[in-house]
Amino acid sequence: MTEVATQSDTARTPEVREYDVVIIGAGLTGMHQLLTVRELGLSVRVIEAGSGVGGTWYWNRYPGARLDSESYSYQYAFDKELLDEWQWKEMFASQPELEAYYNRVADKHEIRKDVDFDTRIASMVFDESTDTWDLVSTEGTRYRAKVVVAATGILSDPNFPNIPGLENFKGEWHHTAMWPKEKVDFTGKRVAVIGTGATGVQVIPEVAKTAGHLTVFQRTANWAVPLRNRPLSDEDMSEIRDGYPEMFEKLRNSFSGFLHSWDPVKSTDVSVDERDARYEEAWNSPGFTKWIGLYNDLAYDAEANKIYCDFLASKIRERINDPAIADKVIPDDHYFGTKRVPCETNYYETYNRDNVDLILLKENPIEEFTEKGVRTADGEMEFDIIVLATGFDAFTGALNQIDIEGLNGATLREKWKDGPKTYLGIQVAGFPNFFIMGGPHGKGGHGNGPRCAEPVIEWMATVINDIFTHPWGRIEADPEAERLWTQDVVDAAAGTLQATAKSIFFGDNIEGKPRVYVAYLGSLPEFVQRLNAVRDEGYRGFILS
Ligand code: NA7
Repeated sequence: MTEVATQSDTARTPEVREYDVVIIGAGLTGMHQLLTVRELGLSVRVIEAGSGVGGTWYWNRYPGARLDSESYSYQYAFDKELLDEWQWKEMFASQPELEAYYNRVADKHEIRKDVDFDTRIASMVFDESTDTWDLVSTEGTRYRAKVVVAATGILSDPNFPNIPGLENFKGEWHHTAMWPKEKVDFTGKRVAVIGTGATGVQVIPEVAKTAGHLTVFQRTANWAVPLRNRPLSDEDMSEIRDGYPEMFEKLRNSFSGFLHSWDPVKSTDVSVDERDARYEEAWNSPGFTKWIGLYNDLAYDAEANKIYCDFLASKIRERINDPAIADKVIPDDHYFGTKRVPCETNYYETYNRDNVDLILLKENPIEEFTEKGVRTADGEMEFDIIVLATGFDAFTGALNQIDIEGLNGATLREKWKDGPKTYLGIQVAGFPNFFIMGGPHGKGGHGNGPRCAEPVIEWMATVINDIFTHPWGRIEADPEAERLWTQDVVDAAAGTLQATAKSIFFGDNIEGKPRVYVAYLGSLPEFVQRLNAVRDEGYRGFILS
């Protein structure tokens, strides 16, 4: 096993830092993976572009950023002491609380000593003569490792609107996924927010509270539902804590790692009164009850879904004074749940404020950013601050930002140009000992992040251990296994309601991205069962050498 570079290797290769394992990303999966690799007694380094831990919860520090999974269902399950210690303040934790949580984890497990912060990997090349990866950061720091785990996240490569001239804007602008640590003061300012996805519906009500004037630019209306957050008292927490063992067991066996599960009963099998009462009850309940806690035919039956859409539309109309604005924010181009359903707090009411306007980009597109604001088809509009809530190049963006070169000079970017290809969402043929945590084709795309990552992290710890303790030492996906897995992912989405909507799951939000389905549609237990079967059958579908 390789010694940590600073101890033994510096004399031999002073310019290269050598480790057994390099993990890219100190977000919630990278941190957990680090701990599992450490336990194997291997030398490991985490490379993190930010200056702190937490990934998503480090970068997305915009006002209003918070979970829409219940806080306690999203925390790490592996540390009993921390489970006993941590008091969640709210049912759906805000970004500051989550950042504090990940920092507490980092303190407790001395994570930072194994992380190079403010370091972004620019390239990695597989060296066949040594069976190792050579990685180089944007600053030129060089690393070498036998195994690389990309814990780079599904939603971490910010998407900038394809509108020219942002560099000309003389005011302040911020992408929500690169929000500054210093407070952005909207008081009395003329503010534009572009984007009305999960992020947009969180940031818009917060900005509106203090802005002089807020203009929201909406490309597509989204079905957003009320979050119904609330503080958690000590009594709540002690009750929730008592139920942790059962809760984690339930989450492990749930469809997507959430506390809510589809009801196997169809909406068409109950009376209209019963169905409507159920919808009303769900509407008044927290979080995703209003989505994956309902009748399962909403996920596949267009007619059933349409009835629920009508119910939601009526609820939105009740909250917006001006029916013309309600018409604009009620989606008319996709079924409920065919895109990620954002949860909101006072989003719709925000349009009742005198200081808020809504502009539909389909009617009045932004042609360019100007020195003073934006030029739309209708003329120039001046702003002091522009907020880009335009999301991410999801699933593949973060990996495509790195020049990854595998066997025979093949690059990952080229290999994925017509859509990602993976085996199990974990490996790519031609890229030995390179593992992906939370990229395309895995369960995390549709699920509760930590719950979907946990089994994969454990699986990877086993395979990493095997790499260092077996004569083979090198593992790579078999091209045929990769073809079948990729086909399976794509086929699962064909003909579904999801396929009728433009969404990040098909790469539709990014101009020029191939329209290919990228998430795993089966259940979490099924995914884990498939992973474990592969391992138990001697890594079926992998080439060991
Ligand atoms: P999303 O959900 O991808 O939303 C991005 C929003 O930005 C959405 O309204 C987009 O419209 C809009 N958008 C994207 N590009 C443009 C351009 N060029 N011009 C105008 N508007 C644009 O990202 P979020 O950050 O809100 O949420 C990401 C995840 O965070 C979410 O899935 C949750 O898991 C948490 P569109 O709908 O594409 O027409």
